[in-house]
Amino acid sequence: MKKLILLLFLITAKMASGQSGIRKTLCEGRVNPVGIDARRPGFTWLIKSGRNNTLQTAYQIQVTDKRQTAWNSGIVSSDSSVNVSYKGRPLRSGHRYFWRVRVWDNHRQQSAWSAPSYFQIGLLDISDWQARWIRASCPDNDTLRPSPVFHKTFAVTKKVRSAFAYVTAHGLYEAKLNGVKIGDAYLTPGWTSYRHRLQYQVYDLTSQFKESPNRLDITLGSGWYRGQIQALNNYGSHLALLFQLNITYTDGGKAFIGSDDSWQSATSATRYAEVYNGETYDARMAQPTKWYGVTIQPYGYDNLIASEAGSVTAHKQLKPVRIFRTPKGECVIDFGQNMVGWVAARLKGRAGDSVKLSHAEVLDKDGNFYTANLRAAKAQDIYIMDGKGPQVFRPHFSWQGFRYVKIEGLRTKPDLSDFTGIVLYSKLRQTGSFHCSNQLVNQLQHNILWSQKGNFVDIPTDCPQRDERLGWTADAQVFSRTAAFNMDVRNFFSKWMKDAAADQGQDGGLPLVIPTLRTLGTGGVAGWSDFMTIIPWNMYLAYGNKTRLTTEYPGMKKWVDYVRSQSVHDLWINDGYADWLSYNPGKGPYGTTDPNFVAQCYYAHSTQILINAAKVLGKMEDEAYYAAQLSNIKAAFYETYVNPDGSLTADTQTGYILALQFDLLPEPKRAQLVDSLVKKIHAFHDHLTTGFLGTPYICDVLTRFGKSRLAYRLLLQKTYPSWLYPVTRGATTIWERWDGIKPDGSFEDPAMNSFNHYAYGAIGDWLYRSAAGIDTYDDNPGYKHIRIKPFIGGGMTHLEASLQTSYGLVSSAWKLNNGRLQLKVIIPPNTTADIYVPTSAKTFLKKNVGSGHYTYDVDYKHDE
Ligand code: RAM
Repeated sequence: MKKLILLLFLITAKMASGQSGIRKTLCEGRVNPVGIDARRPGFTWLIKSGRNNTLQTAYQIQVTDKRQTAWNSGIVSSDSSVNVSYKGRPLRSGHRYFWRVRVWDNHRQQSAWSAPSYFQIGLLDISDWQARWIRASCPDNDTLRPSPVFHKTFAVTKKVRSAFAYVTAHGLYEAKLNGVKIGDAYLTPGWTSYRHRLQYQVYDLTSQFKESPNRLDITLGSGWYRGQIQALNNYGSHLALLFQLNITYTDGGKAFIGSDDSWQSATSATRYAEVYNGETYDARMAQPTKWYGVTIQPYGYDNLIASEAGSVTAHKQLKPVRIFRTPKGECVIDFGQNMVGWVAARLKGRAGDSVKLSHAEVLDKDGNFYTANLRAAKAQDIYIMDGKGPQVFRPHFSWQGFRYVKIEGLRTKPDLSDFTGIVLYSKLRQTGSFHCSNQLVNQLQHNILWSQKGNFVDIPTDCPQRDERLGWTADAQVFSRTAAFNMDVRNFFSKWMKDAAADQGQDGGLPLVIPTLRTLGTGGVAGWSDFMTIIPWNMYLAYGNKTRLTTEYPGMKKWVDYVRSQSVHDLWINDGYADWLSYNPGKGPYGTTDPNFVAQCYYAHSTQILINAAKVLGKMEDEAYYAAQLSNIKAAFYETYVNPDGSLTADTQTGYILALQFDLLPEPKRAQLVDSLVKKIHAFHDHLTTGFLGTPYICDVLTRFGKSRLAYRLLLQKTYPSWLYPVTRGATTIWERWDGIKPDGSFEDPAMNSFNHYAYGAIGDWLYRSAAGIDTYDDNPGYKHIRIKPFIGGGMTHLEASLQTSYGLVSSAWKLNNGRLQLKVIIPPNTTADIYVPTSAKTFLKKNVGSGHYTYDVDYKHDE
């Protein structure tokens, strides 16, 4: 009997594994989002299937608000399972909707309904806002500009069915209900082009109330809004709060608590807080003694938007690895990792004692605390004790990039266990993994990932530590594809691209950084402003979302038209940053490749992307128009920048790389350029000399033209300039410069020497896309059709990478052993793939497959 039961169980288990089902659902790219303002949200579902070659043939979606059906799609014959748009009744502000989906597949299997998921609409209309903008009447504008705290008590008299708070500020806010922080996000409401777009966050407070009076305390900090981000007061000089709590009782009654003139204000214990400089917190002032009123402000609601990407949260706690005295006698703790966030410090002292924590990324060659590269950023947190025993301190409105922390002002010897590094970055799901038999390359990947973490703090920044921390556009564009391997960045970049569109000039020109600053105008810089076409296209490739491309298309087109308006006889003359920070010893940061040459290459590239996008979106007239323009651009390039012997006027590695990568010359003329590039690399002892614009593509170009062995050689160089040189110097993040720390231990120019700058981390894309070989296709993007084509090399014995796509896990892993290559591949349901099994660096066996797990075992010949 027991045996029979076991047998039955095994049979059912087998049947179940053969069935299709829904593994995961996303709405607007998020799991059960609360507070979205899309009127036609996009649904995505991941299918599981126990069989190979599974393709969806039909789906059905149902959406209900519990009382009535908002949408029933009926059975739709389609293989779409990503970003399927809602087409039901108009969605209502503040309402929560539940949805489910089921699918049919090509094995005639029907899945069960997915477990119900939900999405909740934000406040769609201005009339939904009843709260008023308020400003504190307490002094908050003296030289230190201390943080005001707003206060309100209220009663909750009946049983609550639901309660949602909608909160935003001019400045940063941290809200507490009954002494407990609301939500897990920090640095809210985040950074956007505030005048046009100000995010609010939505918090579920349903089960957070007490019977007795409930108490709200909301503190504001200057942050990006009025703090010193280059200049002061980029968006305004006054802080303000907007808070609205909508309560529904179980008996159907409603209550509303909103910021208004009944609130009180006081100066808080945060005496000073600036993004670059740090925070001063006086524990003696934690309970304000003097309360002031507030004044209503006329700021309006028309720029309010729901927060689309995950806010900044604390992801990891790092324990310090050692505490030591430097040769200068300073007390320093080492977190073992260059990180971004803050230190939570358990401190005690007598009332009025002040303890100072200073932050640094590196020690100098003598082992002393080094901060010159932070430029004017003070990066210091100061805590003033109240004498009441130990207390855990942390800043609220300032964060730093650091590995080392210097401690001053303690009466007793600090204990390591009293310090914790809190790692902050946007709430982004890690989607990629990479590992290989070369430990230095693994460390490189680690460094890339940590530079992404540290610089994806609500917006993509150049660096997180000095007095800069801005949304520099080239940095973001060169890194965007790598970023989309490491983490799910679809909403992160979608948000930022909307800020770019908001900041774009009427004429299509763009600011240098997004969100822009008060002092900046718009214009165009080659390779920088081209982020406007490059990022939307990269995101389209990674996530396949046509709706987003449609939204971004007008800005892309405006940018290309802007360049056209600047060009003379189809030539874009642009004296920009060009190949910034390329190898150019002693001659400053500008690099050696002619900026006008670089500009023409990017003019062609942006135009090509626009053509591709026009094609996807069915804009045939645009496609034809820009295609004609592109041939003129290429003709002008040929006339101006190609010598009669076929060589380029920009005789640098980057010159050849850009011309090849962007197809500036017709097919037959490319071999000569490849030869020249290879010669240039050999001439420099097989090292790169490239900067921000050449580096991201050097290995791509070499691989595409049959030189993957040289690509690996560059990857594995350990001497400067190379990716691994910093690794051999103990780097835990990507450096801004190839020689941030020179072989003799001295530093590069402190005016431009960040140790956490992801731009050169753009090699991550090559690691995933060429070394592991995971890619998708322009005409079937988002990994609906997958290409697996690994290039073996670098003396590695194994290499593997995986990526959580919108369809599920894609993975490619190879092992090389005694001339035999084993390749293992995973292709998720509802996709197809071309797998190119390498038999040498140049020869591949091509297999067309559907979903499933595959293993290939072949002879491998080193032939390059
Ligand atoms: C620097 C930034 C950034 C770069 C610009 C040109 O200040 O750090 O990385 O893109 O300049």
